[in-house]
Amino acid sequence: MESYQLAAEVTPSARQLEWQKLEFYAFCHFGMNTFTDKEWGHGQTPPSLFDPRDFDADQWAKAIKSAGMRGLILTCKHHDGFCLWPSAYTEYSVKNSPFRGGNGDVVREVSEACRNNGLKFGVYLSPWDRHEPTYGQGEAYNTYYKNQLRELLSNYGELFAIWLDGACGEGKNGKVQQYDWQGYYAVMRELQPNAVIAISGPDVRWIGNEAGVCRKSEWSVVPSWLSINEYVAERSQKTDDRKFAKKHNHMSLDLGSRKAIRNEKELIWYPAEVDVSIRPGWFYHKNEDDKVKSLKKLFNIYLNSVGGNASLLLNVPPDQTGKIAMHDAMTLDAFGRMLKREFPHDLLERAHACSTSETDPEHGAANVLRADDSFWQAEEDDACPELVLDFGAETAFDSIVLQENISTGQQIEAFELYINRRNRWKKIGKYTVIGYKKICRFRKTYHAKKIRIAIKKHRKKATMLRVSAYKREE
Ligand code: FUL
Repeated sequence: MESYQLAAEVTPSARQLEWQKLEFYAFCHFGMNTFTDKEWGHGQTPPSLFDPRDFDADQWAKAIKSAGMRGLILTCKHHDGFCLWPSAYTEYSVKNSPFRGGNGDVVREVSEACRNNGLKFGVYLSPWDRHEPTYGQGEAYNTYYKNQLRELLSNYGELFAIWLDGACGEGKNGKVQQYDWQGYYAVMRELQPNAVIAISGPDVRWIGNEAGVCRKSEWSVVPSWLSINEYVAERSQKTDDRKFAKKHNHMSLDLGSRKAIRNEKELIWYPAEVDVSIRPGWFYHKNEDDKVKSLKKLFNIYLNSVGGNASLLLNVPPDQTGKIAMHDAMTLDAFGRMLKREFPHDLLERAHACSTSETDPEHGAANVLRADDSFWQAEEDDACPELVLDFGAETAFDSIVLQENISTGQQIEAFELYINRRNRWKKIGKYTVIGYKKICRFRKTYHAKKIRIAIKKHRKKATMLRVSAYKREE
């Protein structure tokens, strides 16, 4: 059997499927670096400096929610080792800071604010730790790390993601810690079986840069070696370089095409996540207040990530007061409104659908117009399956959104879009993969009665969960 045929059989786990549906969620880098104006702390700054006097997790959650995001991942411990919860295993935490008189717990307040505002909550716990004396001592640090995982994974409700950074700046002569990855994963699966383990883990793949740069064809089925931690670490940040994101904006472009996987024997479902900051840095820096990304830039990143079979993890760093700064909060709110204007309501809701083939009546073309789990599936021997969607009357639209039924794998390799006006078909675009979601945003508004989706190349069973069309509100 050819590798691409094997690839057609690879499907996501239930936790990967649930995670993929979130599409867009926030990263909050907050900690000692917020107060020292650093990106990478050395781990010796006294806890007395951690003093967010106006701390308001509810304001974070509301700002994040306003952008249309569905979750939040908090840096509970960054590389400097300072813990945002009162860990029993170290003195280097909020319990020795002035925050809430030493009785505060940032992780508790943020996780509760998320739940109160309908956001999912996830944790970032840096494996690399510059404060903890056992770091570099093998088993001793692994025990420390697992103990901290147990605290975070037991005491803050259900988590949707556990984010493991691949970064380490120890360098050649620094400490070397042999991480017990399998042991860490065992704790995670035991305590939070529904949470995805991201980046240095088996469930979610780092896109490969921190600049919001996406691949043209993003495959969720890729060679298994991409999930090896050493491979991820090799490509991650190794020095305290504030311009890492800017400089490191490249990546290997083809991971999953027939050609790329030709000689691969082991393939896995390993979907991509784009992590990028709304500002140049991951942590808040006052001198970047005027460098918050524009709506245009954010929308472009959104189209290429969420609209390109990846999820989007947008970092919004709270400031020293303990709030998301005004400019960032305003941008989030404006972005949320922009998304609603761009995709107001589905124009295909009352359309009529037909196709060149279907495997059985239960998988007919009409399923692509329904907002449920039903999907269309073409016959296996239909080499170029097509779907025709009839609006019923000439309709103006400027984007078409397609979704494969990824619970049965990722199949489509190339497709074209056509419109029909006065009984003539005209090609309006040529694309590659779809996967979970492909947003085709056109530069102009089209007026047509029908849309035709021609699948030019696919692996095994071409499917479509949903097709929708939108017209931007002026
Ligand atoms: C990197 C880290 O070194 C940065 O500080 C940041 O946390 C980013 C998300 O990952 O590898």
